[in-house]
Amino acid sequence: MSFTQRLRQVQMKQNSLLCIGLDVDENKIPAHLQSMENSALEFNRQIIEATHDLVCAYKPNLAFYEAMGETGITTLRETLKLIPKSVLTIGDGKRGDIGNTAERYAKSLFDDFGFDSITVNPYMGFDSIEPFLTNPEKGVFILALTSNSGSKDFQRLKVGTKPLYEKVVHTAKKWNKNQNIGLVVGATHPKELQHIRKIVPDMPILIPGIGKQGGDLKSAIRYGCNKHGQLAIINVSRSIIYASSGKDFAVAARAEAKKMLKEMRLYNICWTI
Ligand code: OMP
Repeated sequence: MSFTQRLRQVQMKQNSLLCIGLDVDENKIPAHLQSMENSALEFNRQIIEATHDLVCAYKPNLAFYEAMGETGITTLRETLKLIPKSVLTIGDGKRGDIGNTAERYAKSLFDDFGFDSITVNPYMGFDSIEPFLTNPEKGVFILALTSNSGSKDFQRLKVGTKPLYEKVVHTAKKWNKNQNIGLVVGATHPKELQHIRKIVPDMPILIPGIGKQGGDLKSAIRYGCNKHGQLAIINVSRSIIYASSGKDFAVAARAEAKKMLKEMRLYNICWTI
């Protein structure tokens, strides 16, 4: 089964387009956990226990784990073991390097860590992405138009008459022979998201930027979903996992995730399940 088919199934079964970003920051872990041997792992354990029935995916951003040194790598491995198999994982490392290096990255992220999907930066072209594409079951999210203000520096530059990000979208569509490519489009660009969804009616789109970055959930759902109300993956990290800094952080995370899920279902006019 291709990654895209699997995503469809998981979203249907979980009845959710929500992805929680497990961006665990040592400085934001609630005080009552700080004395524990591995407070980051305990934090993730409680967040996953409290929310796993509400999500289609979890997205650990590798930066937060690498920043903790060896403990961080152990935390990431142990966190992945805690995520139920019914839910997808996205290893957010935004990789992109020459072919033989990319092949090593693919081995590390897919075979060693065991992520279901990863994020890549397309700046270095096809040979930097190809090693990630060979297994149809493993998903590859290509950065198209990112949520940050710097996205205008290169991604919006005109190549001929069209912006560079649009070229990325068309090229990713051509590369998608194994039905395992998705795009990353920030919720902070709703108009462009709508345009991109028209170009790729059936590709997964990972949509970060809701919450702290100010993206609008309603337009992310309306413009990001395909015609069946699927294949948009709405990522939310800080607004959910740090909804409270107290002992009730996991309960508060669940409440925030539930609130967002309710809104998503309300906005998703195509929701058929
Ligand atoms: P919050 O702003 O806390 O919800 O976190 C957003 C997460 O999505 C972080 O892990 C970012 O690295 C990631 N992200 C973006 O914020 N913008 C993008 O354009 C792409 C990503 C990503 O690839 O996930």
